[in-house]
Amino acid sequence: MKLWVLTIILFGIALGDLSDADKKRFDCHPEKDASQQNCEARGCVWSELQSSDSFLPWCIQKADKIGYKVTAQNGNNYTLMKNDGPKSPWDTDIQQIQMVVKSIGKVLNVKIGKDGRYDPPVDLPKIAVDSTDSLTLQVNDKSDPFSFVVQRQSNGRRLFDTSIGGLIFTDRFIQIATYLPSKFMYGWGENIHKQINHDFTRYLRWGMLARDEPPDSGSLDTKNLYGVQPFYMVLEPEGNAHGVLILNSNAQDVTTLPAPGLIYRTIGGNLDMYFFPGPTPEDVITQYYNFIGKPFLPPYWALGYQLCRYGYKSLAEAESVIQTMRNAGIPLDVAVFDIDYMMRYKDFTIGSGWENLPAYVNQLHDWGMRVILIWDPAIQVDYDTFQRGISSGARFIEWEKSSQVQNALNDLYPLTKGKLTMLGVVWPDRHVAFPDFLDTSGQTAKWWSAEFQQFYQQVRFDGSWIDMNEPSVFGTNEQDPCVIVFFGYYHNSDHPNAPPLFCPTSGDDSYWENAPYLTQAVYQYDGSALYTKTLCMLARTANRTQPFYNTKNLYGWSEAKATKAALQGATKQRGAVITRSTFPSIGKYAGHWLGDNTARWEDLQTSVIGAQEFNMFGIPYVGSDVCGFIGATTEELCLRWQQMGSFHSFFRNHNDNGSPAQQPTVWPTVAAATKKANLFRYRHLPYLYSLHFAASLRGSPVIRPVFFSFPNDELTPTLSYQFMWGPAVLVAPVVTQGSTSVSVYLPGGIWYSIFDYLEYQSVAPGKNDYPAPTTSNIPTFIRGGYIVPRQNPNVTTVDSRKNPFGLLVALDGTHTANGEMFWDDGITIADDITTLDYHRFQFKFFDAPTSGSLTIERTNKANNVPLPTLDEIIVCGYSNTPDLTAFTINGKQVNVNMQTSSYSPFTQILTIKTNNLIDLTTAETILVKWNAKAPTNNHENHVRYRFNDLI
Ligand code: MIG
Repeated sequence: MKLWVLTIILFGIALGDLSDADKKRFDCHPEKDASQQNCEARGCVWSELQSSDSFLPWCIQKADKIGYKVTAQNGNNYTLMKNDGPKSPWDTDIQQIQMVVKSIGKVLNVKIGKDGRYDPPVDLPKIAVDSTDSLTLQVNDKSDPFSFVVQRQSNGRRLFDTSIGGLIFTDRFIQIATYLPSKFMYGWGENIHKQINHDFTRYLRWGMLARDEPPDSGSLDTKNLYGVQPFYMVLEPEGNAHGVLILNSNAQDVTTLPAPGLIYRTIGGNLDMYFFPGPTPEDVITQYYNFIGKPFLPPYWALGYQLCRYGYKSLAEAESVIQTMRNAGIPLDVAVFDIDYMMRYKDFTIGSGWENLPAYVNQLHDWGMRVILIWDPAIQVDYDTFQRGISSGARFIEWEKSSQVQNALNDLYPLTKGKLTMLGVVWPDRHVAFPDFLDTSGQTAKWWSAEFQQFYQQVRFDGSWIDMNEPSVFGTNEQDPCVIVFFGYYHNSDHPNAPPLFCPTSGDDSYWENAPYLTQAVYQYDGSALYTKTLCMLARTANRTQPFYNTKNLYGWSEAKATKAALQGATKQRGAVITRSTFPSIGKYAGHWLGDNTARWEDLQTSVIGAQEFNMFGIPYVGSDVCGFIGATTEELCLRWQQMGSFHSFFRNHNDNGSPAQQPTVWPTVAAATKKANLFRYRHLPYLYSLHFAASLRGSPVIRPVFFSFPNDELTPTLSYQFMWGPAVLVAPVVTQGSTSVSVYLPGGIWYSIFDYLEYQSVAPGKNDYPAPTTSNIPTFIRGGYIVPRQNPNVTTVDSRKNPFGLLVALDGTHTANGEMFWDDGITIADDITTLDYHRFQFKFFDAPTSGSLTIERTNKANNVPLPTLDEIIVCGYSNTPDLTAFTINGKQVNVNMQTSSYSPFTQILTIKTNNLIDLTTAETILVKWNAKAPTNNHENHVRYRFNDLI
């Protein structure tokens, strides 16, 4: 209490005490050293206000006066003229712009901009998915400044309301702001969020500019990371949800206002905004997925466990690690090789000490394993890959004109001498050029594919990991400090000091570099610029039609698109691409890992959030570097991370080159926990794969925040560290050191444990502690009403796919449950998933007083996909007494193995287990039925039994 009073005295006003006006201050001086003088020089207002919030701006825009007037309207096209209010503090206001409103099905598109300005060429399918609700737009065209409101039709809730003011449109600074209908906002990326919901208790500004930047989860950090995701979802007070995409690829940032509200700023392009009506959170995401393009279906093997590290000295070292994993019987599907395998980090080469890679890859294939290799985009300019690129007409990113070229670099190499090629430095020993993957002639993608094909003749890789594609460039505009200390990229022992790229910082050539507003991506750091760690903003891309200033955020997107095609062209199989940099709609081509995290508990925690966010962003094939990339992990952290990661679609243990080994076999406890967790995962892969299949076919998320299933529960919107695996399974990982139990919140309804503790028994909803010793799996539950398809696990997916299926049935209050399973060969290219040869089964279970029944309906039939038999049915919450001697399949009596089957009225677990029980190929509808009678025991007894057991 005393401390609290002291804090108020020291720091002034706490945020709750702010006036309404002070909860929506528009920062006019985001750079350092704001003063009354430089603030007023910008036409802004200096208003000091002591506050506990160090981000609260003192230099503020007169937002309520700033904006445009509607001067003409032609249908849904509004002509907007700059009003007489204050001018933009940055760059020159464009006097006339247009606002065009469109409905695409139930998706509302409001585009504010001007013809000829840049729109990202991401070619969205814009499939309009229906909604039970609609959005309406109201334009306040008489007001000055004009504003508009997007409203929910069903209840009039204002979802987006620009009457907060501040609309600015200049060449290199654009701003739009809105009130928000609640403080429960999710998304925007790529940033580290320490809570799943945004924080509206203070002012925060989040950078969005693709950058080679390790996430820092140690403290609050608004840094921009590898990709850009201008998409958010808001959960409204009534439990409805809506989503908003702003399709813009320039450097940008978003500020959250305590109002609550937000300010979106970008430094180019247009404001192309799409509103998704929901009304459930899952509807929002389904609408979003369909609109931007549903995610690629990973091959089945890519859901297996993956092992990697950076810094293997030779293939032999990697081989021996993989051998220890095999010896330990830990399910492992994929060996991933980092840049170590290359000859001095040149793509499409194999280095010394790695000569046996091709043979070893064949060996791994014989074991049923798969191989993912890394590729960096930058190509050293003095070897055959680059030579072939030049001669085949591939494009590389260039300087704008010859007067800008760093001849001292370009002249070093015959292939770049006298050319406009922009050279930089990355891992290879000599200078590199950057393929222009936005090249619309197709030549660059063709050359990339040809290189993949040629390399595939040498080594039979199965997947492609694309790194450094922000793109990352070392040492741009850094002077060699000429001292033998590590500074920037200089004096890295694994790297000669090749002179780096220098971008013009003054004069006409610096128009883009010196944009008047540089976004949080730059303001975040001292001495940083837009070019920091990357290419110059004036570089020409997309066949020289666009400055890199507009397209930087699309580099990873364009590389992923080309790489998926190249990989499939070479392997003729589905394959998997993993990309570091992302942009909306990249999920069609690739998955994502959450980058260079640190081996800390905080990083394990934020990984739980990151995977939920990327599922919202349309990239469900996502996961973190398990056990932590940077720094030495610990036995306990690695164990807990293995357990948590075993629920992420992309599940890879990865380590940096300076840290001690961290494969699970380093510690017997971690090996044991990993084996156990992986066996659980492999048992449930038919479910995880079906979730991905549904994501690719219909557009549903795989991992979801808990509030997706329970939007009206007041405890779910802030639940960050529990998540749902599809609609049926809830996972509550251990994410703190020293914990041997987890406080789990199970929203109202019927739940059953599916981990060690009380396995398959019902557990009470609400907040309860569950034991989670390191020797047990992490708390995992199934929701009543769902059926999850399973399969006996093995050490690779090739082997597990041959094992019999099982069903895990969780009954709800109406004694029923439903589920589905998709099954195909798992490897055929699936660009149009509807043409895949696949089975779909729908399951319905009913526990009636006189009979139990399971209906299996095959709603899609594959012609050529083998199906193991369904040998096990485990039912949770079965309340009647079954008579398994009267067991029929489509009316025919079948013998059930009574030795392996059982029922307990106390636990209400029914297990039916018999070899070759159900042949799924026999009929389109299979009705499995048995007799039952109502329970004879006292119901209260087993309720008390369960209750006691919980304590
Ligand atoms: O500059 O390829 O994020 O996963 O191990 C570092 C080496 C380059 C960064 C990736 C990381 C990878 C590492 N790479």
